Amino acid sequence: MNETNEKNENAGMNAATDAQYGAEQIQVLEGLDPVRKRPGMYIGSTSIDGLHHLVYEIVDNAIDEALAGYCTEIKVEILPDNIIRVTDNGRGIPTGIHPTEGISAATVVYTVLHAGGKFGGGGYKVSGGLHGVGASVVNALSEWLEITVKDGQNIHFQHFDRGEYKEQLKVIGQTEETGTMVTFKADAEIFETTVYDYETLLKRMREQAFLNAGIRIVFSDLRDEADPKREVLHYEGGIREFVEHIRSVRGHEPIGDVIYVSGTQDDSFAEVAMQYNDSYNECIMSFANNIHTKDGGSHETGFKNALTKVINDYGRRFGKLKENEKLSGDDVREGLIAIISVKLTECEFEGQTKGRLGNPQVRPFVEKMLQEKLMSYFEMNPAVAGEIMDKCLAARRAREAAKNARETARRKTAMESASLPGKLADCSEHGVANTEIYIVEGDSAGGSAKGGRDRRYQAILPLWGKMLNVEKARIDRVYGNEKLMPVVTALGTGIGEDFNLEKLRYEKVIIMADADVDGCHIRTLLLTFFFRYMKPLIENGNVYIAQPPLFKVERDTKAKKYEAVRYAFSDEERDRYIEELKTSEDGKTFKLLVQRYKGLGEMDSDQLWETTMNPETRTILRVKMEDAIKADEIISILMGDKVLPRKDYIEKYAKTVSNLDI
Ligand code: 1YM
Repeated sequence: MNETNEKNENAGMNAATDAQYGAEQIQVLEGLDPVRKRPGMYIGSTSIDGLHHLVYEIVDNAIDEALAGYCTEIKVEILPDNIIRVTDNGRGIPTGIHPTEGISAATVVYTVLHAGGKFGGGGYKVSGGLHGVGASVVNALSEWLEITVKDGQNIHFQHFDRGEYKEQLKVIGQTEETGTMVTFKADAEIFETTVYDYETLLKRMREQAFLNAGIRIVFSDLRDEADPKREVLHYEGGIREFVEHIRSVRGHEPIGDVIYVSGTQDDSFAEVAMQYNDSYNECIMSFANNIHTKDGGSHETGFKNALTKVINDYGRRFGKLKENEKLSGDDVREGLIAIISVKLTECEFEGQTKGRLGNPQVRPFVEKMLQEKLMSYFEMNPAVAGEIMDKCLAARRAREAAKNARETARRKTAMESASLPGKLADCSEHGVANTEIYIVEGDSAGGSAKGGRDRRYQAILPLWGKMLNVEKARIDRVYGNEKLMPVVTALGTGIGEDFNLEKLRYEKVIIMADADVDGCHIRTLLLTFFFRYMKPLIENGNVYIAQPPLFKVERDTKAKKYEAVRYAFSDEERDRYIEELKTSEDGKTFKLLVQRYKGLGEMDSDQLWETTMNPETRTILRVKMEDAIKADEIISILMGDKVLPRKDYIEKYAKTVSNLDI
């Protein structure tokens, strides 16, 4: 058993010694109206992310019960009609009558905002950022919700419609078992979509199973009767297995074992699992109370500081580094996968999206713990330490080569007086606001784009030459690459450490490529490049994908009155337009011309403007990086040099693979 479980069992003991606790200590604050009025305030948004949040809230309560030591299994099911059912075999939510509210505690938990008496300190309140308000929020945002509680004697049941109930919690049978089952259907009046994404939920359930070693989550999707899915998520190794999982999905070869260290200080617990591999990427994920801190924070800073220090100290002590040599943070993190998980009594989340852990005292705690334990690991495992040192030294040499290449490139640009690429057709407007650059594959498409654009604010950069697969190359080879350098110069931002978003010369960077396999390839390559060397560009939402149509549907008529053209972006849309255009309002039927565009080059300038470039009529997709880790993973799988994971991935997502990158 690891220290997480020990600690949490203590938390459970506190609750157990206070038998009536559940029914008495719930703070009562307010009803559910505000939740339905402003759902975004409670679950972030009403998009699919908000929808998934409902599931996380209920599952979090079951996880808390498991961490308290009373529950061994959590079942999460997506039932037909996108109904969610979560079942645990814990104590069951308390059913006793609440002293001030005069109704059952379970009813209070599900109908009163901020009802969460169980979180008044003592042990970690590990899950969720909502401090136990989750259940009532889910209830308020569900078309209906039902709770079934087994307390070892009775089976209690209550039904709610949009958070309201007509009947109190009532006994509907007898049982010797204990546990809680919650079933709900998200309210279509609230959410943009009520269709759950299996992969997203699976990923989250798996993550929670890794972060809470020993917990068993059985996740199933029973929506398609012909194709039921079921996964048992149970990892005795916890975050060690998380690291192993990330590495094998990406298909990297390990360097050394997974290193695991953990420690406690006062009421805080921290654990780190890490392993090097043969890739050049760094994948560090941190969590605070099981919540992913995607922007890092004090725990991550503590980890990074300690890692750099220990490797430098070790290198110096054992003669791998000369006195005047120093490995940088980037050097020691190249090819590293690491998970940092801390559990605290109270987390402070900071930043615009609350993705960064504040809690200043956590940095020195993690730093000191890691420094001591990592150093003793290296001392006891000199072979692994040696391999890691060699890897870091290789990274340092590559970084030096890159620096030289960069300086050469800088000198060269200075000499060429920072001239823009010859093929760039720049826009005439001088400011950045509202300007766009289209990056277009192929000279013929480039030609149409130049002819069709609004030259005041639209610039065109045709691409030529051989593309570099940036996944397989370090930064030194990017400088001087004939295909990528014009992009870098045109955007004006520089790359890597030199990147400066303020120097971006256009507001929108639009990748325009064909809808076919080659187009997909160039898109993915460019996105990989942006992801690795211009990440803030994606984070800031400046990168877009143009959507050229696949079909043109047109009436074959000379009569002006009946002329009509539609552009379709899918087979379904094409069929819809065919239906729509084949007869006119006055009943005249037409022969239709349906043209399939094989490439952008087939469209003339006017068509390209009308369908793909005119801001009034076009569709462009903004490239989001809500989950940089996911993009990184896909890019590694699709672009890396291991064939097997790529094959697995493509087989699994064969149908959607063309949309991967957006
Ligand atoms: C499928 C979702 O909610 N399980 C669950 C919730 C609670 C308990 C047990 C529980 C907690 C405590 C004592 C305690 C909750 N209880 C409350 C409150 N599964 C699910 N299982 N007894 C039972 O923390 O002391 C809120 S959630 F507030 F009523 F105690």
